[in-house]
Parts: sequence; C-alpha cells; structure tokens
Amino acid sequence: MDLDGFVVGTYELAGEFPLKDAARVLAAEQTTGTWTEVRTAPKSFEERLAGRVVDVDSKSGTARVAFPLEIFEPENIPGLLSILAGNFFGLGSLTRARWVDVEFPRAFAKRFKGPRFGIEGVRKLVGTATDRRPHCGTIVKPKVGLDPRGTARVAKEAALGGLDFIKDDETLTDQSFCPFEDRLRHVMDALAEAKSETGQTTLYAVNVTADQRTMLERAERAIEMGANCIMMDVLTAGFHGLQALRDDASVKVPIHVHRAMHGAMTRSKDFGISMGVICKLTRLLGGDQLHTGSASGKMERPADLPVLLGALRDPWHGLNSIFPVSSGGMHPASAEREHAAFGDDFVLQAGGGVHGHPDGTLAGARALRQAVDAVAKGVPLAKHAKKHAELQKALDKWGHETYSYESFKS
Ligand code: CAP
Ligand code: MG
Repeated sequence: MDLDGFVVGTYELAGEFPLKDAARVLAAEQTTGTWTEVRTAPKSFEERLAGRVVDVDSKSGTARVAFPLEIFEPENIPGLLSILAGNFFGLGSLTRARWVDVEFPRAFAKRFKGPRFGIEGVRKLVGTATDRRPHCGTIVKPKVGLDPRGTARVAKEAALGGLDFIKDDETLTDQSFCPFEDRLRHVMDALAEAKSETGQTTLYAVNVTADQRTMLERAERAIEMGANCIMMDVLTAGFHGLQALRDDASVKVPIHVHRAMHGAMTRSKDFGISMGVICKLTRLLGGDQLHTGSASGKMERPADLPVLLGALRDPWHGLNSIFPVSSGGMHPASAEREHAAFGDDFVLQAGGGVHGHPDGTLAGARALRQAVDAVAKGVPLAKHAKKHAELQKALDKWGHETYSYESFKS
C-alpha cells in the first residue's frame, strides 16, 4: 500500500476479538464508522475518508492504521489528536490500547516549523558548536520557595560554576511569592554579572506555562525583557500551546519542553501513549530541548531510550533535531552512565544533585561541569576527581546513591 497520502499510527491493541478486528474497529471509530451501520453519506465519499488497516503483527500485538490526509484540517493539532488518539482508548471491547508510533508524509510534516534552534542552534548560542561535550544544566531548587532575588542568587552561582543551562521548576509559574517578571529581571541581571566574570553564556529557561493566551503574552514579555530561553510543560499546557509559541515570530529563543504528567500516558503497559510519540509531536511542533528520561536516577528508566533518541536526533523530514535532556535524580556521578547511554549530544540536568552538594550550589555546579568535561574526554570520573575537589566531594556523597523514599526531603 502506498502510504504517501496517509498519516500512519501504530497501536498496541488487544480485545475480545482478533488483532486485525481490533485494528479495524479503531480505524472505523476514528474515521467514518460507529457501532452500527449508518447510511447518511454517499458510500464513495465515506470510503475516501475511511481509516485503513495497513498491517498487523500478532507477535508484538501491534497494528498500523492509515488515516487519509483529507481527514485532517491542516495544522490543527487538537483535531489531529482527536483522530489519532481519540475515542478508541475508551472502547469497552478493547482491553489494551496504546498509541506507540506515528509517521507523517514529508509534505505533511513540512507544514510544521520544527525546532527553531535544535541541537546545533543551541550549541551556537552557548558556544559549544565545536567543543562537542554534553551540556550541563540545573533546575533551581527548591522547586518553589525562593523569591526572585533568591532565585537569582542561586542562578548566578550555577552560572559561575560553569553550567550552560538553568531552568525554573515545572510548578513555578507566576505565583505571588515569586512573580514572573521580577524573577526574570533578577535572574537575567545575575547571569549578566556572571558572564562578565566568566565570559560564558548561560541560558535561563523561564517557565511560561499557563493557558495559551497568557502563555503567549508571557513569552512575548519575556523576550522584550531580554530572556534568552523559555520553558513550557507540553502535556499540561497542550501541544497546541507549544505550536503557538513556536509560530510566534517574536519568540526567537529556544523552547525547553518539560513533560510533567507524561507518566499518566506513558507508564501503563495497557493504555496510553508512548514517549516516542510525544518526542515526535514535540519535534514537529518546535521544542528545542525535551526531557526523555534517563539511564539512571529517580524516575522510571525508559527501556526504549535509543528509540526516543532516534526520534529526537536522527534526520526526520528536514526538521531540526531536539536536544535530549536527562534529568530526575541526576548528580555528577551520573555522568558516566548517562554519557554511555546518550553520547555527547544531550543535556545532563541536575537539581538536587547540584544544590545539595556539601559545599552548596557553586561547588555543585563546578562538580557537574567537571564530570561532563571528564566523560567527554573519556577520563574516568574517579581519576578526574583526584584533581577536582568539588567533583570528589560529589562522588563521596552520591557515588553509591540508591534512590529510596527515605531520601526525599521537602
Ligand atoms: C528534577 C526535576 C524534573 C524531573 C522530571 C524534578 O529534579 O526538576 O522535573 O527530572 O522528570 O523536579 O524532579 P532533581 P523527567 O534533579 O532534583 O531530581 O525528566 O523524567 O521528565
Ligand atoms: Mg522538576
């Protein structure tokens, strides 16, 4: 079957009937069918718009379903999701329904802008276009609890310690205790001071997550105020929110994409949407950095990490790549495992693993940067730490860390 005129979804399905029938039910429910035959439309027209089962693989329990392009309103992302990820999840006869992959014809993908910067663009901004080491970053901690001056103080230390990237935590937006504009102003001033000492650019992703109108206003205001990066939570704010930010011509900075709430979609083996699909949609719609999960750390470790990295970094319809972000319980000693899994093109991001350093944020940032420099050169961390006291202290504290509920502190 020539798939050029179709968007193709791959689904893991099981139900009260054979796989091919489960796929047929999905194709019907999501396009022209319902539970009983209706004769309201001309048959030929209905057939043109109907979803088709491309193939089924009973070994993996997956089926591919092709949706004719004509059924999609161009660039309408909520509409696209209602078709590719709609009612079938709730059908009583299906005992398993996961959306695990999607492929778009090139002409369809080309209607979207994709990442404005991608890995190469972000590297140019930070000054690592030729020095291909991984980037290192931090989430200001505590998650909430600092005022704008306090946030700026922590950010400055992180920048002085040699980090490339600093971000808000996903639950910090524009609360009264840390107003958005004040925070941005103080942090950007602090980063300018740090740059005058180090000569290094550090990106600060201020969190613009809100309803779409507010989010766009915040992003535009942030740019006016001199922001050099923004972040948004793509699943709570919606894929169309990311699309709106990317399509806004004034938002000429990288967009860091957090995935809070993804676990509700990605973790169940029976129902949900895979992280691979979230990666592809984020790339289509223009995220520059995306959390992927990591090879170690406090979060569930994705078994399909290589697939996710491929979705972000391999050539795809001429769209820029996305910088993968390894985060969640990271610390300097994590660098070896993460580098082995990700290679050089990723961001190693640590919140607790920077600010929880025995000597504080500045030392924690130095230790993370030292760890990244070491793995990029192929030098074992233990050896590098002999000449780098901050790294040594980090290894002493977290080198044999196991993650348990007891270690969580609020
Ligand atoms: C990491 C983090 C991130 C998680 C999200 C947190 O902080 O800021 O939100 O990484 O998970 O609040 O947990 P720590 P994921 O470095 O202090 O753990 O990256 O898997 O989406
Ligand atoms: Mg967080």
